[in-house]
Amino acid sequence: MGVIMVFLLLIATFSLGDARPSRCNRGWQKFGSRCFRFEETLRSWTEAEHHCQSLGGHLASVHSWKESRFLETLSVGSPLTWIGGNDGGRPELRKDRRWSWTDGSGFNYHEWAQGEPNNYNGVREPCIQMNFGEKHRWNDEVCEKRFASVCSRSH
Ligand SMILES: [Ca+2]
Repeated sequence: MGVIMVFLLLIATFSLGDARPSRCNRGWQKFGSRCFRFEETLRSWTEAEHHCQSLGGHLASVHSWKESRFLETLSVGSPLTWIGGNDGGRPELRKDRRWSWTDGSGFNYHEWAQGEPNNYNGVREPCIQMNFGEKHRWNDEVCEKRFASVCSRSH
């Protein structure tokens, strides 16, 4: 009996300690431990990140194939869409580029389209967009170009 009580208390403790949202605010869609929001308005990558910050989040980071497919569905009509990946835009990083996410999470997954990232025609492309090409993968692109975007936040 005592063992069962301890077990139940442990379950209760972990349930209370779970910070994952049970649901997201209006206009946001839950996936895993985060809430996501597709922004149809065309913005530069920097404008898009600032907009996401004004909503209490960042441009979305992506960490799995399933998460990526969810975002593909969320981006209505699958237009080219900014996500939070960038390599800092430092001109010295033409090769061996070091990617990071604006939300500070680890860059532990990628879904580059064939031949990407490529700094196309020798022009620096420091920012990542999704829904690129027939297979809807990732492309590095010039940050000043204006596209749809997807934000994420933890609540
Ligand atoms: Ca590219």
